[in-house]
Amino acid sequence: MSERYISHQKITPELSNWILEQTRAGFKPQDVLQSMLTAGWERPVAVAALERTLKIRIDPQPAAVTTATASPALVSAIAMPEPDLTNSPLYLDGGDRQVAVLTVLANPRVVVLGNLLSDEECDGLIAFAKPRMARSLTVDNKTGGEEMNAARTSNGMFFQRGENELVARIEKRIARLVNWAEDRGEGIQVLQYGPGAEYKPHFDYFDPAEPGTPSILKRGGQRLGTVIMYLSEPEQGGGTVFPDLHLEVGPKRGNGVFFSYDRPHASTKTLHGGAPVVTGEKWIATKWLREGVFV
Ligand code: PD2
Ligand code: ZN
Repeated sequence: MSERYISHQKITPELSNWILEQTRAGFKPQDVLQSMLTAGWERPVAVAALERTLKIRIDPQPAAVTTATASPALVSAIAMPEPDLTNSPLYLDGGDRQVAVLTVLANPRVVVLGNLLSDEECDGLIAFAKPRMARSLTVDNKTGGEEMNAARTSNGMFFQRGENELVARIEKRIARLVNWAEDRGEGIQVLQYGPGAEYKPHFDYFDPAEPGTPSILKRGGQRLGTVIMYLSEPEQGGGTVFPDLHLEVGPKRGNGVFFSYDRPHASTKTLHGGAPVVTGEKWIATKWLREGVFV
């Protein structure tokens, strides 16, 4: 017979604040958990405090650690899409294409990728998308449906996953680059911005506090990562900005930027936006990576 675990340790607002502070300082959930265990917190309480504060799920501790070298008693934090940057490679193998690693930030994980798409692939995506462009809608957190959004003055469309050979090829390349199965991604979205158009700073995860979020999450769980691909270059403006990082990625055709967020929380510092286009026209394609299989 199983017994319910009862502890005298309590999850106080002070404890939650401390967890948030640690997270903002750049410690990952498993680091914070280790500190709590070292400080004498009982594992079930520590895990519950982290899960509640950061709105994440922590996988149960592996049942058996079989080798002497295996990492002791660390939670396996949620799996994340992530390029393999071991030994600081200048290029990543995209399968059919060598993709350059131009800039890397560790926390949050931001990787600027060069040569992600060829000019022909950029033109091909635009050509397929053009006849289907409409004023951009965003997912409405209140209802789980879609809504017109004043913060996003671009036009857009979604491809189905694997809709045509070009889309399938790019999806396969991204899956390989970020080590994330193709079916754990949404269909690619294409956006077009003319002069003055912008996408105001936002987070790409779905806000757990919004009433529509549970229904959105049924289709593959949270978003964990984003790949923005630049398809055409405006002459001025149109960078992707990360206000908390004081970082701006230039919209260079064929390049891309990958970033990830392991919890749906502002402490990930992944607030980002599309700066207004000043002159010219900006086209991008975005791939969002989900926790589970997106159906
Ligand atoms: O166009 C961009 O740079 C941009 C900025 C922020 C795109 C997105 N977010 C997005 O597609 O989520
Ligand atoms: Zn975004």
